[in-house]
Amino acid sequence: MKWIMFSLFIVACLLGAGVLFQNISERQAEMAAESKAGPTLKFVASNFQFDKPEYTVKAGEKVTVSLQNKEGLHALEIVGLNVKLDGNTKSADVTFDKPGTYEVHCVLPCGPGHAEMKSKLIVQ
Ligand SMILES: [Cu+2]
Repeated sequence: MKWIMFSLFIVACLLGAGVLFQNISERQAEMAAESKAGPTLKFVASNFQFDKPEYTVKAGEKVTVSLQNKEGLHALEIVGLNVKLDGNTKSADVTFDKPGTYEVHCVLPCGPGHAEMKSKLIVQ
């Protein structure tokens, strides 16, 4: 009986160690992917604004655009660039070719401040 308990204990330890190592290697892979990735453009949305009044990116560079809903449910559109992000499509790789100033706004009716939920994207 003692031997059975002991074996179970060993198996549990091995399983625990396995899970731990798997987590570590997954995290390392994630970190490697992040450090390899190029520039990012992150919009953080809350009720009822984006985290910055304007965002800047460089023209001709591939940028990972992402939307994080910190509060409430929002979706965004960069007007004239055909970039739309929402709860299903949270990020997209976009190369902004044309320098200029583009309007960014929320396209999901999210509440009383929805119409004012705007920002700007400056492509330099
Ligand atoms: Cu909205």
